[in-house]
Amino acid sequence: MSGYTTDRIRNVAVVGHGATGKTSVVSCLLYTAGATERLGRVDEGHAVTDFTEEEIEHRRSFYTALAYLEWKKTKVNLLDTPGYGPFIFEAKGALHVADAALVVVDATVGPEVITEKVWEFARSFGVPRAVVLNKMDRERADFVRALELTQKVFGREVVPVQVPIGQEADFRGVVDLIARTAYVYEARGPGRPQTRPVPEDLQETVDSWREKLIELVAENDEDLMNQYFEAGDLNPEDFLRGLRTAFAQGVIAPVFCVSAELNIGFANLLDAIVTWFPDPTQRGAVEALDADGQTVSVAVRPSDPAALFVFKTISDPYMGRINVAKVYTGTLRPDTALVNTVRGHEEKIGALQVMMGKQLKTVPELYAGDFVALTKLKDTRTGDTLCDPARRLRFRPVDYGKPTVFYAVSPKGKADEDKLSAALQRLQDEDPMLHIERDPQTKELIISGSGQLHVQVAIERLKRKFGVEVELRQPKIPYRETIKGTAEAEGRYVKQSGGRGQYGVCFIRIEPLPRGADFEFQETIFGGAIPKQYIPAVEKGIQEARQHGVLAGYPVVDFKVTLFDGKYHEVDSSDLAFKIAGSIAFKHAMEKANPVLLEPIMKVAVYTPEEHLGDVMGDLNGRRARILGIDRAGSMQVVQAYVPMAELINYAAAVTSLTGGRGYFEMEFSHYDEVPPHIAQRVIEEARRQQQAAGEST
Ligand SMILES: Nc1nc2c(ncn2[C@@H]2O[C@H](COP(=O)(O)OP(=O)(O)O)[C@@H](O)[C@H]2O)c(=O)[nH]1
Ligand SMILES: [Mg+2]
Repeated sequence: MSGYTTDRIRNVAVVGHGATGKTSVVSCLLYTAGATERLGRVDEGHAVTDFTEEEIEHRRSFYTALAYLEWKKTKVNLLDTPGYGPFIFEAKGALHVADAALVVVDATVGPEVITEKVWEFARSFGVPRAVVLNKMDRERADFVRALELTQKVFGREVVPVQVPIGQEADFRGVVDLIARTAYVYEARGPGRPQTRPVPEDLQETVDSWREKLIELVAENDEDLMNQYFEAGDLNPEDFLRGLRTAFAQGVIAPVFCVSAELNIGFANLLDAIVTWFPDPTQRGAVEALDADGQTVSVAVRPSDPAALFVFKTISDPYMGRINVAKVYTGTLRPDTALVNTVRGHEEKIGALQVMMGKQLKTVPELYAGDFVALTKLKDTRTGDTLCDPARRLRFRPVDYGKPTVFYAVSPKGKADEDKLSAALQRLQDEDPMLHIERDPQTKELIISGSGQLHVQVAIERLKRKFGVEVELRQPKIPYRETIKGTAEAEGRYVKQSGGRGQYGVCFIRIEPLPRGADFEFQETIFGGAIPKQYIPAVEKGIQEARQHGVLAGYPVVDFKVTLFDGKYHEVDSSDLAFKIAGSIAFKHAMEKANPVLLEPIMKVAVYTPEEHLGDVMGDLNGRRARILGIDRAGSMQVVQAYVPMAELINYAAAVTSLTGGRGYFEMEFSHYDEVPPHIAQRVIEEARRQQQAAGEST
């Protein structure tokens, strides 16, 4: 296999709702093109692009996988993506580097929840969309109905470029509207069709759809419009040229009909991909930052210095990290020195490899537009740019959004404990939506992701790949305490019976500070009531004591301490005595200063279809939300609200069920606020109970 020049490369992301047949479609494309010797079936665990143990066991895709084929001397890179809500970010990452999307739709169902989401990702990235109506062989497969449903959701731009010959059990092939030719396939055959004249009974359908297609294509190009008016048709060359432009610009979303079960329709799809799908240069320039931090547009050009964007990292227990990158510019040869401009160090590129499912194959060179898999790099991951030092660029990483589910993770056994942090790090390397962090207050290790299933699969992978077993719990809420009133108190630590004594007495005043101010210390000691040298010890004692408030042992924040008087003893006073006096004074003062509990409040944006807005609002009210506003965001309503963190446990699942899977939410920490008294009471009792239990067990 020699290098494919940029114009001979097509990068196609296969996206869509779960179980519509994306992985099966990829298998058929590979098999039809002769890239695999047999048709790899998902149900038998042999699909090229579902190869991890988790995927084979669950019989579904969780990660984006790459494969490639050659068709008419053109290389087609395929990115097979998952179609399940919590893994949708993988499809987003794939669309970011693809030049066209095949949106697979089940011909018996029409577009579904995820179809809409991936469509919107593709549209926002400027990636043209083609619809693949799959499962044309299934009972209740209905071309006209599926087409109408798709047009209803995505508009008039959805237009067939072929019509099916037969459907359900009779599905045998397609009529290509451009060539006006019928292609008939052998069911479960090698995928190479026989050409026939258009069947008599389809003539009318073909004519009417062909006319619609020509109208849409011609509308986009004045010359074509004139030709169409004069001749009543387009010559095939101009038709294809017009189609190519209209598709690349997203003016039309062409519809194809296939059956992955019967391996029917894929030769036609491949023909379309290589003849009129955009090559990598047509996607348009991508944005990057240059060495001075200025935004520049980078055109895909093989003659420029090399620049690669890493869009996927795989952590392999044997091979280490595999970084998969799109070569945006330049021509890559083995053994090249590049710089990682994000991390600021040099990386030596050894062998150039391409990915066929789990297999890596070495190639001699790669041109701009192609994908490369790199092993043995020092320190490079998803989102990084590697480039020729002659032109330092940084591509904008994909915004995957923030995690929405959180768990506290702890090792099952001692052996797991030792390996845990290294294994979690590697897991995080290959999954841009998985975050691992230690909560500074609760000291818990928190793992967060885009959904319960996402975290669960990550944990399975942790066990399989790295042999580490963990337990997940609800994370503790990092409550805090503060005071609402002002109080004065004495702290007295005096021990003077025999030997060297202890003597420290201090008087402090505490008063509330605004939210977020944390802590201030001030002293107004007059006439040396406490010698200067002991004052820091008093402050230290208070600082230590405020780590565990008097209500429930949570850190105390947002208050000011004034040390205004005290007593000392020439011989018996010490730092230690004043430190203890400080902490005693603080405890007494806090008890008298109307202490209250604070809880973290998240700022939440919930996206929901209008018809579920009422349910979402009702549910939010039950979660003590403070609604800030409701706006329109595209076809969705977005509710902005402040919601206590304690009320958001399992919220991701709630949003999914409240909105029929179409809604989603984003959240970030906003501020701390007082817990209402009746709820505070429960939290305090629970915390005291736990402290007691912990105390008894030691
Ligand atoms: N009848 C029929 N079943 C199909 C077809 N394509 C896929 N399937 C089945 O649909 C299920 C999901 O397929 P898969 O390729 O894993 O879907 P994905 O989740 O979109 O990747 C599997 O059981 C496939 O065998 C098709 O064209 N016809
Ligand atoms: Mg799949």
